[in-house]
Amino acid sequence: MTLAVFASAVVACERSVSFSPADIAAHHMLERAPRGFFLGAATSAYQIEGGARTDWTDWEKGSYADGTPHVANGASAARAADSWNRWRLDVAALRSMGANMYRLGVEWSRLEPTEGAWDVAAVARYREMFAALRAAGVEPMVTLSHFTLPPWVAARGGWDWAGTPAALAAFAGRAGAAFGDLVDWWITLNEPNVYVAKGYLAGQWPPGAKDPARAVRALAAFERAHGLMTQALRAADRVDADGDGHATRVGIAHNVRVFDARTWNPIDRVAARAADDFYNEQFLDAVARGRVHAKLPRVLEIDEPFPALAGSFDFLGLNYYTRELTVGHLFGDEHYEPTTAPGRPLSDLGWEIYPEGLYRVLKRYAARPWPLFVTENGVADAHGDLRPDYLRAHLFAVDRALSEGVNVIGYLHWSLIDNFEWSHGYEGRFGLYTIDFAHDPTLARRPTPAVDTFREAARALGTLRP
Ligand code: PNW
Repeated sequence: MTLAVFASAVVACERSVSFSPADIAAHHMLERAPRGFFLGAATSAYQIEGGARTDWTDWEKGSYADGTPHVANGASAARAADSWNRWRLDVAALRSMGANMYRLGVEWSRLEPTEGAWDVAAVARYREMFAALRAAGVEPMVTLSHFTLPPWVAARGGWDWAGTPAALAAFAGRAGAAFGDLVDWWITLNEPNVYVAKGYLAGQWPPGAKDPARAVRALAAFERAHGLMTQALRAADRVDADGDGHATRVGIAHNVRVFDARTWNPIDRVAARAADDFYNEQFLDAVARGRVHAKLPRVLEIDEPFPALAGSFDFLGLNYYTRELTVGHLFGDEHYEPTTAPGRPLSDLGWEIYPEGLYRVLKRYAARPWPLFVTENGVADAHGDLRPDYLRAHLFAVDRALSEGVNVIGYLHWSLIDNFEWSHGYEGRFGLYTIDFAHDPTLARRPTPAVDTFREAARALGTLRP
């Protein structure tokens, strides 16, 4: 059997995984999860806090050449969920669900508003949040960089500036020193691949580029940043806050997407494999090999030793939402076109609901040397009627992987609360708790039906008293 035939046989059998609705409904979520399993929810600083000034603040005010605003309805994150002031509501929501972990962000531009400055009042506020979480039995997992850059970094060129990885490493070291006694779990970077795809290939996020060579260079810069940030964090945070023997647990939150070829046509299959390689694999290969590695075929390849990457993952965070059916094109600028599977359920943003994909992703990455952590998974669903089944089916996928011996150590739902969904503004509603941004001046966090589903899992896990 040639390698190509073998590879497509593997793909065919992976694709044939199909969950039965009756099995999902009868299933007891997380009942057999290992001791110490983390169950919780995630947010990011800029999407919920309000009041921060970043490169997005300017991007939100802009529009495309045809007049369409960069963000749906010209929305902005100026207030968002006002979690900078109302964060106690978020802690209460987590407690009431039975969560034992919360992934949240710190905003670089708030802590270091100009190069080298350090805002001690902002440090104090974050410390208060982390301490309150710990007191509530909720372990914080802190994201240092989640899509936004301080204006002073953006002005130098953002991810095109050769100094950005070192600037982020300096920030990571200061954050490690400032918060290390309260925080053990760290995410250096959120979804470098999404940032690169949106900001440098699709031109839909800052800096609004459509430039494949710049995209490759940006991915390489993210890899360097992660390696340097990890070194800085491990040097600065020596305090084991939760007494489990580890002062730091470092990873990235890596967006993974299932790319299935739309047909058996080899052009579609080549496109699916190329997308899979650039999007899913290259960052992980870089860490596994201790080399910066980024490549788009026929565009640019960067491959150079970078020892700081070696051993830089204590775990692999996976953000899983959906799959894409890939169509390839031999001619034209776009070699690859994403489509969705006909007849399958879709979220409000048109993303296929495909829980088997989470199982496939966990099985696939079980072959890597890192414990797996589902750091995001969720659905845009303004009415709240898709989310209960979405959550149940995706926890079914986690349980099935666990039962087959995959080392999954936690599951965090995106998102705890409705928030600023980047270019979709307030159109994409991912919250377990919903917020009426337009009419409710108190921005109350109101439970959607999926909170009950979450509680069912938390009871089985033992993190919520019956
Ligand atoms: C992730 N896409 O982003 C992020 O980490 C969150 O900030 C975000 O709110 C969440 O998923 C829901 O979208 C993504 O278009 C944004 O492929 C866009 C895409 C994927 C992930």
